[in-house]
Amino acid sequence: MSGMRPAARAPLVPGGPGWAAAGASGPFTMDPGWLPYHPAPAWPAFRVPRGAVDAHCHVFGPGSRFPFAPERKYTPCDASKEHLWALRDFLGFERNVIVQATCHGADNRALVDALRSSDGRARGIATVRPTVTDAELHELDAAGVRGVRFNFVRRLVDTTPREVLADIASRVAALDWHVVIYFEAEELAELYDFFATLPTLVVVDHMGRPDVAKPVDGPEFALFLRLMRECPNVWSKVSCPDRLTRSSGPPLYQGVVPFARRVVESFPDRVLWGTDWPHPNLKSHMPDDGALVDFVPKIAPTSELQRRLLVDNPMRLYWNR
Ligand code: 0GY
Repeated sequence: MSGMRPAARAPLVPGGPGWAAAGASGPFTMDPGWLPYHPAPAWPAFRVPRGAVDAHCHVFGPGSRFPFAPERKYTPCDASKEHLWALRDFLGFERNVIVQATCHGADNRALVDALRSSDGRARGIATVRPTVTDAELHELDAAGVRGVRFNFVRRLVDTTPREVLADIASRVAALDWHVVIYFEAEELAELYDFFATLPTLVVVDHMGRPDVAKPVDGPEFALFLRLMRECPNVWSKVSCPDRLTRSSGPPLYQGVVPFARRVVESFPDRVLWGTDWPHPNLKSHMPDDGALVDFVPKIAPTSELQRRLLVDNPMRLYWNR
């Protein structure tokens, strides 16, 4: 009707209408016992610096538009790009680095769609098969992809031979991309030489998943610190206290603090931080994303360290062109 404005839709806000997870759409049903993302995150007490980047997060589906991969090991709830942007704004971040989740396999369509609609405020890490063509790699690059992820966590993926991964690494090196690696701490000794010889910059997910019940000065974490010390091309995300916590738990995750703080203080120019929203495969609890942001000043206690962790480092790595 003339003269009538269409009703404005209320903006999506974490905890507000339309925010809570509604399961998986299309032909998918989320796994029994799946923990959906937090229904009403608290506003963090810590205000992140201007220009902060959430450098590890995911989008899931929606399954009705971007089907989950047949080879996936889990079916999550939908977690759309609109939800991710709403969380970004709510927590005070300006940008996101979206990591292709294994539930989408090497089908990067949901990732690319999010990157293309981000107004340049998101970059991506893709998963590719060895059969990926140069044209496809260039298309991913144009969308904002800046790296590939090699996943060694057996509950998430089937094994890919090292030679295949080495070949992919040398191809993406030509694009000035990096390689993100995800592995369990007990696998590092065996994987060390492979990681140390990768021809790109390398980003380790979640500090190599240390067992935080072991001492921070013990041999297991020492091996990870050695990798960072001996390989100046290796960076680490100091994320996921919710995944790594053993006995201390939310909201403070005290047991994880010494590990993350050690990495931040030892390698302040090679650390990144991310929420890991929507937090796939958690079993014990779903973190409040606001509480996760409040973890940052405990592991990066000065404003200088916070700025490097949240702004300078991710900008240098992901927005250098
Ligand atoms: C994470 C961790 C996990 C899952 C994935 O791609 C994934 O499915 O990364 C996990 O289950 O530990 O970083 O999100």
